[in-house]
Amino acid sequence: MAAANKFLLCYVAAVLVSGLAVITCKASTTYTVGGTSGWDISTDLESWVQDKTFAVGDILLFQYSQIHSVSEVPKESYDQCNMTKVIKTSSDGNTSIPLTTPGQHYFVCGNGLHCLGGMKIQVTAIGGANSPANAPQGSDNGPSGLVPGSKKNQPTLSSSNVINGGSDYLVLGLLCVVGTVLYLIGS
Ligand SMILES: [Cu+2]
Repeated sequence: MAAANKFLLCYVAAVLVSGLAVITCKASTTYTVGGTSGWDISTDLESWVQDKTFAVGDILLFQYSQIHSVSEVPKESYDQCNMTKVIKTSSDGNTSIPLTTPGQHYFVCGNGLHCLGGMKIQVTAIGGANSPANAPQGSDNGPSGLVPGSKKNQPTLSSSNVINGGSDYLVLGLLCVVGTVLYLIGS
């Protein structure tokens, strides 16, 4: 009877750890910017960004017609739609940009008038060593005037909780496995 209990405990611990490992190391997500409307001046890009939580490793896919382009720019350029400090530009109509670093990333259409017309997005990538996840999302530092009273905080908070909680449980699960193994060896 004791052996059966030990086996069960070990099994439960193994399932727990593998399940949480899957949550913690979730695969990267590819987001088609603007959804079915794509990267376009007529797309409500601000709304598209608001209910999403991006993580390091996720990919932004920009799909657009030949009159547009996509440029990653620093914050000043984003705010002013000024194209003098472009980090990188693509104009192939189908551009995948991985979010490789945590923090803010700014993308605009290379046509300044389109940018001024709202064809720009600011995304926050969470994760990595210096995760900005503890900074409140969508606070008053948003240059594009985020709509108040939206439900954007909900997914952001729950998502970062999953990530943080996942690591805690992973450690807990590993301790549980180690404890079980030691117990089995000792008996
Ligand atoms: Cu454009």
